[in-house]
Amino acid sequence: MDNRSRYFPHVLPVRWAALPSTRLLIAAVAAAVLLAGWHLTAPATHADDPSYDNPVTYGAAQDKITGITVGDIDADGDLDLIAVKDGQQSAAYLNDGQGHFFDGVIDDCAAQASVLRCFGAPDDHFTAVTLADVDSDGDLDGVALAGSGQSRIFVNDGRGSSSPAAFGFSLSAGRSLAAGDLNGDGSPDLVVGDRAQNVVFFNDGRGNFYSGRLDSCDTPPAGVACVGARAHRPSRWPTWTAMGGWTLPSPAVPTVNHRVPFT
Ligand SMILES: [Ca+2]
Ligand SMILES: [Ca+2]
Ligand SMILES: [Ca+2]
Repeated sequence: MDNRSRYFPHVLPVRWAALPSTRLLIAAVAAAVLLAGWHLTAPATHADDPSYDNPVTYGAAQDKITGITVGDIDADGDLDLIAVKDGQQSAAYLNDGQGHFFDGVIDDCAAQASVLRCFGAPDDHFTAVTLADVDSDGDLDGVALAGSGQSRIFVNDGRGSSSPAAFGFSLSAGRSLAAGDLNGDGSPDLVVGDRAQNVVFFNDGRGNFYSGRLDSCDTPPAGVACVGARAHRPSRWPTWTAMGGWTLPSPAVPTVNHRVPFT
């Protein structure tokens, strides 16, 4: 006879066997205790875990960076940092091959060309940036979205320097940007999240995108597709319309364009 039966000869064996729910309850409590202990225990550390004790800095403290992405824009095998700014000089910060980047003020793009590739103008108001090989020549081109003013494509010469081309609306309110081949023709297209109207700009296959006015999503220009509802912000419409933007019904009513050519 075991100790349990010796001290509780009638009670415990009967209850233990007759109440399987009790055993399940005990097992569940034990599992909960074990799981809680596992979560509360500090995770094990390993010698090869990454450490952030010595962060690498880039740029300057006063930089107004509004968007950033990474990519090897000078084709030397390492990832560079591409930063767009609001009212300051945007630039690609070149990787020195060991993960170090220029960490000062940009005051002379030509003189700092060994560590930077400037693009755009200091008075551009960019809000987002992405990289894509829009002209299919094998290098990454930059796409910078403007929160106000003109958005631009920066066509890479293969060494990280670029020439600009306009895309999008001259009066934009862009906030977010992504690139991807939405119509399956092999060329990356651009998806723009804009405070007035979300839009897809289709690549013509040579890296060119529509730039100009968007008067109506009912009859959008070639290469443009509206997505989702038009923003209903009447306080902005008079200024927008006066500067060559939308032709709006009165009163402005949110609409949805169902003719997005995703196929
Ligand atoms: Ca590089
Ligand atoms: Ca390219
Ligand atoms: Ca495409």
